Amino acid sequence: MPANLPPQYFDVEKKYREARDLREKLVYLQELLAIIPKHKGTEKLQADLKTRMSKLKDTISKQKKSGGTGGAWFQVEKQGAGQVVLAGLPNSGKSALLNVLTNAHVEVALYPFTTTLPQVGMMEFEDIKIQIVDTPPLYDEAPAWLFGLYRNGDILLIVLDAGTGLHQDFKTASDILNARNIFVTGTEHEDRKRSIILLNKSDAGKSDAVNSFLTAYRERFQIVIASSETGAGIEQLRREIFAALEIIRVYTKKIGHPVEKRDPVVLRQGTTVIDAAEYIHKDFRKNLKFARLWSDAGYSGQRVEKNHVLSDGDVLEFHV
Ligand SMILES: Nc1nc2c(ncn2[C@@H]2O[C@H](COP(=O)(O)OP(=O)(O)OP(=O)(O)O)[C@@H](O)[C@H]2O)c(=O)[nH]1
Ligand SMILES: [Mg+2]
Repeated sequence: MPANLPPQYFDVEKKYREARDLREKLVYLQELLAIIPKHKGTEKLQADLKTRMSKLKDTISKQKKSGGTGGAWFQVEKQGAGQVVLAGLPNSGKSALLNVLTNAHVEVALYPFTTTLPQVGMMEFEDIKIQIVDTPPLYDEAPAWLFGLYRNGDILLIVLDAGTGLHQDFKTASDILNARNIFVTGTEHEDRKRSIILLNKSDAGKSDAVNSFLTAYRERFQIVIASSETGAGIEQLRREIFAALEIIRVYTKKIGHPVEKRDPVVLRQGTTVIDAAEYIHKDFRKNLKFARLWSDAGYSGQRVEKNHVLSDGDVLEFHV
């Protein structure tokens, strides 16, 4: 056992050992992996955890096939260009938001603890679809699978009610997440969960409280102010979600055909021509000679080399 593991490692390991449900065990293994400091001295332990996780996943999927999965457990398979998981205290307006952002029609109610299961909708953003997952409320005794959902999402959308104490609610939510070793961040960070903060119910919010929250957190987080009730800020929220996913849309055209921006492939920011080519057709990595590019940044069919980094909206013509 390498030295210098933080104390919470041992707390989670204990929960891992005590958990009876394999899916709960898996959540704790993921948590352990998130906690371990990433350096040479822990490489073996990290590898060991990954092996245990993959074995456990195998066992779970075998159990599922044989119909014996034990107690209730929920996870949501990813679909579309990215998965955004809503996280928020009871009654913060998560379900109303899902309904506004997507084609879903889930129950919204005046009282807390309305949502008991994950609910999914697809949000259209220009020519792609992004998956939004509404969840039961975040509270101390929330089930372990809820934290599994948070951990697996590409980004967390933290929904705060602008009509109540924003600072206190954010602290309460962060404390519960931190207790499960989920630490939120506004920028890319290896051991933290990429998050956007939504100040929801802006129609009911007090501007002093909103401004004071912005002053405290806007350096560290993407913060959007919106209302599902009036629709204010919802378009901006869609754009911020797209930006936080750090994805690009790349289109292809055939040689001799006009440029048509339809059916993009969705790739990570930083993807190069050769990686895009391989993603589209695995033989392209070997056979690609070069590509021609059309882009908003001024390319109109110029030749680009394999290591050229692509941007959102680029159109490629492959020459093999
Ligand atoms: N004024 C105002 N009320 C809202 C807004 N969004 C939601 N609400 C109200 O807030 C209450 C709770 O909304 P829900 O969407 O059910 O909240 P939730 O976070 O899903 O609640 P749980 O599932 O219990 O965690 C309902 O009465 C909604 O009508 C908003 O933007 N403005
Ligand atoms: Mg709800």
